[in-house]
Amino acid sequence: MLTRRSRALLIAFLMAWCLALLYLTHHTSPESHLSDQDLSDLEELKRRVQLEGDDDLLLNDQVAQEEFRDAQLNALRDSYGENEEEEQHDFENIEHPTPPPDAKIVDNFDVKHNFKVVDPRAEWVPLPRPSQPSVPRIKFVEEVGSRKSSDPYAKNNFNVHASNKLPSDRKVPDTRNPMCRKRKYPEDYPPDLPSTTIIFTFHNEARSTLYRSVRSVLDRSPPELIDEVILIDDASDDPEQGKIVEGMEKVRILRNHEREGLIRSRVRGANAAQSPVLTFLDSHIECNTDWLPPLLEQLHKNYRAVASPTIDVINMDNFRYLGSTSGLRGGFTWSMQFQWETAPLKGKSAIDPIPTPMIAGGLFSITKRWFDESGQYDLDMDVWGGENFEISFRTWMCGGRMDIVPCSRVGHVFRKQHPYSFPGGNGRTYDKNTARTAEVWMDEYKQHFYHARPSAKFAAVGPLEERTELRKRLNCKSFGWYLENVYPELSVPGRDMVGFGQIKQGMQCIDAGAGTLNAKLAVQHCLPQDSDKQEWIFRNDGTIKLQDGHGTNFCVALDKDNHAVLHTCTTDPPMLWTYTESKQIRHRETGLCLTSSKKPQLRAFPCGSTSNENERWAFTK
Ligand code: UD2
Ligand code: MN
Repeated sequence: MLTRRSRALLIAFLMAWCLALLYLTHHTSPESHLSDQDLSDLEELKRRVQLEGDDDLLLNDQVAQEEFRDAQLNALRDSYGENEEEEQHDFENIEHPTPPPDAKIVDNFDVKHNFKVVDPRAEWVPLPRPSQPSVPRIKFVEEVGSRKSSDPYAKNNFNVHASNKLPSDRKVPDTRNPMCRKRKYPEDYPPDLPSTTIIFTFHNEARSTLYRSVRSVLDRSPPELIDEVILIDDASDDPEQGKIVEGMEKVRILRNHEREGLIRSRVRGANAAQSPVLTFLDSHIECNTDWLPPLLEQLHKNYRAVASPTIDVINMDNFRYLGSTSGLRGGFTWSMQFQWETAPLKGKSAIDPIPTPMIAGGLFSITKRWFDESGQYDLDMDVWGGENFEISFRTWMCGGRMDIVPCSRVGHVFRKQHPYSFPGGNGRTYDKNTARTAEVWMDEYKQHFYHARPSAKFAAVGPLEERTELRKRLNCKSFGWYLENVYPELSVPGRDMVGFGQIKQGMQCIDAGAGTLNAKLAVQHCLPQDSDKQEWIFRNDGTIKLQDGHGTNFCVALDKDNHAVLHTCTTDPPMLWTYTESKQIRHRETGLCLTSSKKPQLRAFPCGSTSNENERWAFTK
């Protein structure tokens, strides 16, 4: 039996021990070096992001997931069709297409001499390149002439005030799978990893995001692996826009006096680079811890490999850094819309590189040798868009490969609209760039593209000989080979599916509602093509799958009240449907037909019990 005094002593001792433990855990935690701002960001991130069994950061919180989806979807789709006014405008002009401006020679950058390094050390803006590191650093970057009261979205379509408020070297949470952290550079990597030149192209990029992008490269990469950081200022309105990064170590800036678009600008950067590896990045990114060695390792294994990091999300409204779902790869629809999808699991580890049929386009490493050998980019593509399709088809079909590397993470600000103009209209530019890709690379399958994107039929594609000759010279395989071997999961119209696109009744469409598991479907006014809630594939196996571009795997099923709902796709009887001769969608198990008679609800009733019109559905594609 303890006396009262010794009990009190024991309690006091235990309390002191707990306090000491608490102090120690707090002060030795990996987060202890973070500022208050970072800590509150991190807490917020933890609140929003649930730690899963394998400790991987996943976006399971619905708000975060929606945010992520919104960001990824809206930013990675071409904005063609998003802006009805613009689409209308382009459409009216289709009869009289204005020819794209001729390629011009800008300074000594001759776009026709694409395979020659014209003058690798040429500087368009003569800036000093000090050998000293750029300290002291600029902690907070302001826009020139920006006022606190002005609309923070006006220039960049993201909240530039939120970016300005963050330190230029802010910490970001390490979003990698913990298994990645066990591999240390240099010990656990090949001793002769190739070094790289980083290439950023930008047009009117905000100074704070531009600066932070470069800073994150310099701060989070082993210095011996970075030879140079080349920025191509693609004729920003203010010729001094890039001055903010002037004098940073290893930085060189080239300026286009005329707008070339990101595709020709990247080639210009590549031609000026002298490293064995080129690494392309967008100008509003933040590299995460140890992002570079895992990319270079891929190229070290195979000089024909293209390696893309896993792209995290920097929220465009508050600049919070969010870890994105792992295990995704890039795919696309026949209208040439890039989309994320779940990579088929082939029994590999969660940190193995994921072969991807397509890259998002902006962030990747490639050897200079393979970039040049395989035809760089198609220089007749303008401004933005389509080049990721071209380089992906070309790489796979001509003997290379593409992977998304889970242990390399880079955050990117996804936006909803382009902040810049498209000389010639963005619908037309996207049509031209994708039609050039289809003409050169897609063989007989291009008909499915034109069917899904009819406006591309009218695109002024320009000369194609150089690219078709390239394909011959490299002895590339067919598009059929690509589909069979690289992307067998892509359903081919007429072969694997009953129909795809929107499922329509006049101006009303079947809509995925919340788009989440068990969400009730609805009959809604049709949205512009390629929306994430109204695109479906009715497959030959009888399943109707939502094509939302976010890597979900939801199919149409019936709940107990015969409401149409989203379930995880299987080929179990409750998920199987038949598209009848009279255009009904009949549930095989119950024999009921989908009807709009209770709209906006989408429900199933005995076939023929409601008016024919309410039961008749058409596919747009
Ligand atoms: C995605 C890619 C982007 C590119 C594009 C398709 C990611 C994260 N981003 O769109 O890199 O492949 O798909 O073309 O995968 N820019 C110029 N000149 C121009 C227009 C843009 O230099 O005329 C710059 C721009 O400042 C930015 C980069 O090119 O740094 C990409 O443009 P974006 O951010 O508008 O493209 P994004 O992310 O929507
Ligand atoms: Mn971008």
